[in-house]
Amino acid sequence: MGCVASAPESSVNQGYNEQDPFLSSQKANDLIEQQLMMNYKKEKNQIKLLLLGTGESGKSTVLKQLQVLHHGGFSHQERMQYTQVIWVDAIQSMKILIVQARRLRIELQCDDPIKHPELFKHKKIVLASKALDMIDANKAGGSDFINEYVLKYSERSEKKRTINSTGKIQSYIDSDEDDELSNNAKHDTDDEKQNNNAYMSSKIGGSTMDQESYQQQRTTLARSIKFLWENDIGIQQCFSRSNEFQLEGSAEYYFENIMNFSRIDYLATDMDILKGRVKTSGITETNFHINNREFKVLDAGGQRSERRKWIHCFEGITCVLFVVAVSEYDQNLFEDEKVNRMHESLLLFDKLCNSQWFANTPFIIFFNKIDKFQEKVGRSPIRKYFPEYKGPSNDVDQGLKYFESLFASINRSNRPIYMHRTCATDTQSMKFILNAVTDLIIQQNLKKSGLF
Ligand SMILES: Nc1nc2c(ncn2[C@@H]2O[C@H](COP(=O)(O)OP(=O)(O)OP(=O)(O)O)[C@@H](O)[C@H]2O)c(=O)[nH]1
Ligand SMILES: [Mg+2]
Repeated sequence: MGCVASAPESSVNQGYNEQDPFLSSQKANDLIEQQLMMNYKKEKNQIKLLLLGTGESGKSTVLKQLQVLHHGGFSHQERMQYTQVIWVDAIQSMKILIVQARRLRIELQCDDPIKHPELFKHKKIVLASKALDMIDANKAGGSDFINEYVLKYSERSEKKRTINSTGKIQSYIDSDEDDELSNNAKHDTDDEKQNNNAYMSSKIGGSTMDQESYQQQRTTLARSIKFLWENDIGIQQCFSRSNEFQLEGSAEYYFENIMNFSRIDYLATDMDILKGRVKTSGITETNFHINNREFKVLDAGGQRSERRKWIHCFEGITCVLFVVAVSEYDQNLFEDEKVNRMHESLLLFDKLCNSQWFANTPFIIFFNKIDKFQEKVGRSPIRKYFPEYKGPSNDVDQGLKYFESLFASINRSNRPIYMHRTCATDTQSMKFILNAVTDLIIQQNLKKSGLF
């Protein structure tokens, strides 16, 4: 390495001239060289863990757990973002249940003003609310958040999502603003519409309203959501069929905590953030220092439209962590509602596991959302969606083994596939599993580099 860069401070006195253009350019070169060498060494020692899987399988939740365990938890900014996101998703989730109940011809008690005037009143409040006016969209994620929001909650968005999954992404905010689910009041009577207008005229969250009234509006709305959730049998029936439409996976958690979320001074807890959902766009990179090793964890957005960006991060991966939402065997994709989520995951795994890119890369699979799997397997028979399944319909272990064997049979190489059953929202169990996984990756990496 260059002697100039490492020359002692007294070198000027020894006859060297720091102003000499040759010496200073030599010094700069040496510094760059040193830096490159350091980066090379760092890169070589760094473990690159790539999180892959279909949309909503739980990749970012796994990353959040790493953040909790090895990064000192979440920043204030993240807490503020999720505070907005969970509140808006809670409101929209209740609207979705009302709208979908009508589509599925489930009788809602809240639709009967004579027999159930209280429920009827609460339903009107929920349908009249405009969730976007109830949050600070900048804190929620700015224009990215708004675009995602409209794509998710626009009534006409199903076709657009399918286009998105195969083609261009564009902003729908202008064209769709008034068909968002909040305006599903158009299914209701004129009388109801008038009420809606009156309710909205004060523009909740807008500058015309003082803090106290704003809080009051939020409390009223939260109480209505809670009341409908706890008292309308139709809403519960609709919820139990939520595999037939798109509903936030954490909707139940949102409803149960809705009074907290409605407080204007509320700040999202760790659990709220783990339960909350912000779709990943592109690929994020986070560095961790685990057991004296540097880990770079890459989290890729899993929806179809995101996957064409994946190829950019396939180079130099130490290990792929593939996440499967095992509870979603009876659900269809958000981006294409004709395709079963488990079928999509199997196809994706086939492509990745057997691709040349990862011919020598270890794979770990997380069979995630086992909490939901346990809860639903008895009432939603696996055989209905996977006729080859021969086990008993309410046997959790047999069901999981069946899906594990499907994924294992896809692997056409000799390398082993490591499998874990996970509930990514549960910090205690994830601590144990993630420690085992990072240990395994470190051992594998040492073996590969010939140091073990
Ligand atoms: N009940 C339950 N919910 C989970 C589990 N893992 C993740 N979730 C929830 O599933 C939703 C989606 O999780 P994400 O981690 O955002 O999914 P993702 O794979 O990163 O999705 P993309 O970014 O679209 O690729 C969130 O609301 C999570 O809280 C789990 O094990 N159990
Ligand atoms: Mg994600």
